[in-house]
Amino acid sequence: MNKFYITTPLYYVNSKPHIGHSYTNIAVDTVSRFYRMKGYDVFFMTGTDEHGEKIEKASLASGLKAGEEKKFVDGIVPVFKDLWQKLGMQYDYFIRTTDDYHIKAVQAVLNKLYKDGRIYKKIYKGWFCTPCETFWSEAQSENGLCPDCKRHLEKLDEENYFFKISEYQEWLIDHINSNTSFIKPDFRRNEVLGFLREPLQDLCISRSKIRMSWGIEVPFDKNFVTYVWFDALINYISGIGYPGDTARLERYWPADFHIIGKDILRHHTVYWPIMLHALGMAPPKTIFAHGWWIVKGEKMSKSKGNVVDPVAVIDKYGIDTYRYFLLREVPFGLDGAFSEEALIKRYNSDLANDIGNLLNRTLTMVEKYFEGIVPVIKGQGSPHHSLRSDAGQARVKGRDQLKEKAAGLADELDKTLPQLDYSGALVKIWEVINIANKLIEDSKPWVLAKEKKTDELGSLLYSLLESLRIVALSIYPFMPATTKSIMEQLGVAEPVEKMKFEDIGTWGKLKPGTKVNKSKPLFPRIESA
Ligand code: ME8
Repeated sequence: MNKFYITTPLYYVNSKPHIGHSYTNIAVDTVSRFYRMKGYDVFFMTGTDEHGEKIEKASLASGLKAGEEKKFVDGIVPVFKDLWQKLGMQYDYFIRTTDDYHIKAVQAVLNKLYKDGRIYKKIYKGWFCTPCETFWSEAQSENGLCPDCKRHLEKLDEENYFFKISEYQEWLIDHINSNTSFIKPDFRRNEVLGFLREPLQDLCISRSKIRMSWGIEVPFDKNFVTYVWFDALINYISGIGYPGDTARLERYWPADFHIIGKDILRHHTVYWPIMLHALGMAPPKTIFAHGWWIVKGEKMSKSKGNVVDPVAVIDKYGIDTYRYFLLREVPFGLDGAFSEEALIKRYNSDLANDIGNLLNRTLTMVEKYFEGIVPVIKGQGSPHHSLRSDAGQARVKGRDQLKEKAAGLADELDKTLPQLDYSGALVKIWEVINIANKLIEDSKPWVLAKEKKTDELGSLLYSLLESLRIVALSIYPFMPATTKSIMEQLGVAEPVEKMKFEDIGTWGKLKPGTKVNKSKPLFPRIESA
C-alpha cells in the first residue's frame, strides 16, 4: 500500500490558535482525506512546540513561577486539540515537544552529531529575537530590531554550542537545484537560493541555562538547553519512531510534505535538510510554504486587536463554509485578506446560490414530478420523438456534456490536489455545478413536464442527481459534512467513509428507484453580516 506522510508545523503554545494556524491544518487535513479516499496509508501529524524563551515568558506572565512551565503548556494544549476536533481534523498523531520520547530523540541527535564532530563550542556574540526564537548576526540586525518581525532584539554574549551547517552549503544548493519539487511554490525556491548566495553561518543550537532553562537539556553539557528550533524540527522524525522504531521510520520517511507558512521557510529548507543530511537521512520530498492571511490590511497581532478567532467564525458560519472559504479564496501559496464580508460574498455566490440551489431545485423537481423517486434514464440513443427536434438534440448534448464533465472530476482532482492546488480543484468542481444549473435553465424541465415528455424529464433529473452525487463526493476532502448531507438528501445509504475515489469517475452509481430525502436548504442565503 502506498504511504503518504504529511505534517503541519508544531505551533507555539504561548497563545491560542488563530485562523492562520487553522489554515495550515485545514489544508493538510484536506489533502490527507483525498489520499485516504485513494486508499493510501496516510500519516498526518500535527502538534505543539512547547520549549524556549517565548513560552517561558508566557508562562511567567500567566502568573506561574519559574520551573512551572510544564503546567502552563499543559493548560494550552487542550485548546489546540479542541479546535482541531471542532474543525473535523482527522490527524493520526499529535506530538508535543515535551513528550518523553521526543526529548530522548533530540538528545540522541545531539549525541550523534557531537560524536561525529559536527558540534563545537564557541563564544556567541550577536542578537536574539524572542518572538521569532531566532539568532541574528550583527550585520543582520537592523539597528537592534529583528529583520523579520521588526521587534527589539536581545544582545547575547555567551558561550554556546554550534552546529557546522556551513560545511553543507554546497550540498544543499545542489540538492535544491536538482530537485525542483523540493521547495514549493517555485518562487520560494528562488528565495531560498537567494539566501544561500551568502555564506551560511554555523547555527547556534544551545541556550545557556543561566539565561533560559526551559528546554531539552544538552546531553553532553548540563549547563545548556537545546535551542528551540533544533528541538522542534526533530519532531518530524521522532513522531514516526526515530531513533528506535526503524520499521516505522522506514515506512514513512521521507515525508511527502511538510506544509508550513512562509514565515518559517528558512528553518525548514536550510537547517532541517542539513540536520537530516548530517544524520545520514534523506531530506523530505517537498516543503510547501503557503502564504499569509492578513486582516484589515495588517498582520494579525494582539496589540492591534485584529486577531480572528476561528471558533467565532465557525460558530457563526459553520465549519464547511470556513474550510471552503480558506481554500477557495486564495491560490495556495499566495497571501490573502480575511474578512467576514469576503466570506459572506463567497458563501452567497458559491454555496447558497450555486451548489445549495442546484441540490434544492433538483430535489424539488424529483418530488414534484417523480414522487421523490430517482428516475431511470430512458430514451438515450433511441429515436425518441422528443429527440427529433433541435431543442431535443441540444438537451441531449447538454446532458452528455454534464456527464462527461462530472465523471472527469476524478482526473481533475488527480491533477490538482497532489500539487496542493486547492482552489484549482474547487474551480473544476464548480464548473460542473454551473453546467448543471445551466442545463436546468436551458432544458426547462417545467416545459418538459407540461408537454408530458416524462422519459426525457426523467433522464434530465437523473443526470442532475448523479452529477450531484459526484460533486458531493469530490468535495469530501474539503467539506466532509456537506458531502454527508448531500448524500443523505440523495437517499444514498452507503456511509461516505466507505466510498472510494473511483466512485467519482464512475457515472451511474446512483440507483434509480432510490427515495430521496429533501431537507432544509444546505446553505440558506445570508442577507447581511
Ligand atoms: O513558527 N497566515 O510556530 P507558530 C497563515 N513553533 N498562516 C499562519 C499565520 C497567518 N497569518 N499565522 C500563523 C512556529 N500561521 C514554530 C514552528 S515547526 C517545527 C515549528 C501558521 O505558532 C503558519 O503555518 O508561530 C505558520 O508557519 C505557523 O502558523 C507558525 O506557527
